[in-house]
Amino acid sequence: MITVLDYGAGNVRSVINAIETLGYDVKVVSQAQDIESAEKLVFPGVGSFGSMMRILNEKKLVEPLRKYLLANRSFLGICLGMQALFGKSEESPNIEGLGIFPGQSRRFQIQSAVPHIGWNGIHIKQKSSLFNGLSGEENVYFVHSFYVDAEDASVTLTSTDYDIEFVSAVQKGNVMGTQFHPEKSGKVGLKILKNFLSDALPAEMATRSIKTELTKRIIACLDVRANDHGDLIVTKGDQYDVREEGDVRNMGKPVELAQQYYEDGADEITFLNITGFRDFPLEDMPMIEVLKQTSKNVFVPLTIGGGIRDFTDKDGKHYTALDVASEYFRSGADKISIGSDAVTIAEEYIKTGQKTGESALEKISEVYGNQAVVISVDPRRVYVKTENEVPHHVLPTENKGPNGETYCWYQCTIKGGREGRDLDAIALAKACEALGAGEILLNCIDKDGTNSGFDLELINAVRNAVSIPVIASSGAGKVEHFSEVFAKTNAESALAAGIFHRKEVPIQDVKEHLKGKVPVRP
Ligand code: 1PR
Repeated sequence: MITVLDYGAGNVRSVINAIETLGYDVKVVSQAQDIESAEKLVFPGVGSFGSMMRILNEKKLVEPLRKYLLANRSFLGICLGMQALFGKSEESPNIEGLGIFPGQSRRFQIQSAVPHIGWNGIHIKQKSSLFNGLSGEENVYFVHSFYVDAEDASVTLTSTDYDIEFVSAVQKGNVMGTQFHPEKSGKVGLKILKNFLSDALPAEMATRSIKTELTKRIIACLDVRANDHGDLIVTKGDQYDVREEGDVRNMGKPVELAQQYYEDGADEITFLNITGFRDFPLEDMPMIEVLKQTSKNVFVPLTIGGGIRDFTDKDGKHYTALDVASEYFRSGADKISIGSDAVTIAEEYIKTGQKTGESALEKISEVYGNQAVVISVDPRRVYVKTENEVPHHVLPTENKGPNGETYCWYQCTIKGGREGRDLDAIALAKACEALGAGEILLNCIDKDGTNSGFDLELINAVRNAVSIPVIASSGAGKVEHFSEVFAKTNAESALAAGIFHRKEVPIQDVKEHLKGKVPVRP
């Protein structure tokens, strides 16, 4: 029996699914004595350090945890669950961690995008059964803005390179922690988890000599909505128009397609509920069920977007965007994506320049951490004759307009491109970064579904305006479009939908094409 400590703000479901898929039964801690009686304890920490420690204190779990750990009993802390082993964190300076190992967590102060999101390697620094059966060359999945600065180097189990060499796993006796997410690291992560759960002896392990590198992520995106018969299907827009001969284009079933893309090597899976702006995700919308089913067998990060905003249902019951996001996280999502609501939140913020702490974006980021909050942008090109024709970020463009215009700006839209707003994509991205977004999913209506390649001018303009990672999206038509977007922009990942759904380009062909050009997870 494996005990999992759920303090109510993490995506515990994925950890439980991973442990169960390995053939073990799971007991979720609900009170102190569940810790006392645990044989092996797994602590997945997601969200912000402060809210994690506050909840542990409220539930009176800090002392039982410290007693368990100081007795050198079998423990695996994941992400924040590892950071909790140390002292305080710069994320919440006035709140103490469990203080088992000396040191504290610090925010990355580096040139590369923060959070550190994606697949990176590890340098193994001490013999440990955790890595039995691995070559030491594998990549594992990270999603964090803070890292532990351990004062006692002997607890360092692995390190990883991301502008700096940071501690990516720790171990002292039976107490272990990983900054990366084994439950989201595919088959490699399941092997690491299985090694923790079984009591194997440590095997000899070669240590990697060359620097590790953050790989470019290839993300499969599933636009989901109900068709005219009420069935939830994966559809695909052509410049956001999902209808073909009157019917909603049907590309397949969400859970099956997501499973297929996981097996094909997708580094992440994104579900977008594209009619979320009008129906409400918690009102028997099967998206919750899709997430629960998918997270049972898909062990790479899942992002869910669509309809994440405040809502009052027909009975007058009010739900906040945080309620919707929490339900998605509880159902297996690792990241949530906000589209339309982010535009109206950014418009308010830009008007006053003041953060209220009350917006959905700020609240979700405060509880779950900025690394769990993606902003999905649905911009449309608007051509202008001169640079100062409009009060927006205007770019010179090589793709001339219908009347030979050589300038354009990217107008934000809401409701799936149905309504244009007086806000441009660069202003939106900067405002949302300031409000706590951790990543930008940068679509482009003009390019969507056209197979004509990514909008490189848009991607460069947005990526150069923020210091959080950007996902290039819209327009992929062949493998060369992926090497092109990584060669000509600093996008950390590239997303595609149509070419995968229409089985025109397998994910493995994209990866094969990228090998040797950019770091990529096989
Ligand atoms: O506004 O918070 O409810 O979120 C709605 C979400 O649904 C947003 O993320 C928005 O981008 C998305 N969405 C809304 N309407 C559509 C539509 O297609 N009619 N899909 C839509 C957006 C973007 C990607 C697409 C890429 C790559 N689609 O899903 O896959 O453009 O496509 P390609 O590789 O086929 O070119 P809210």
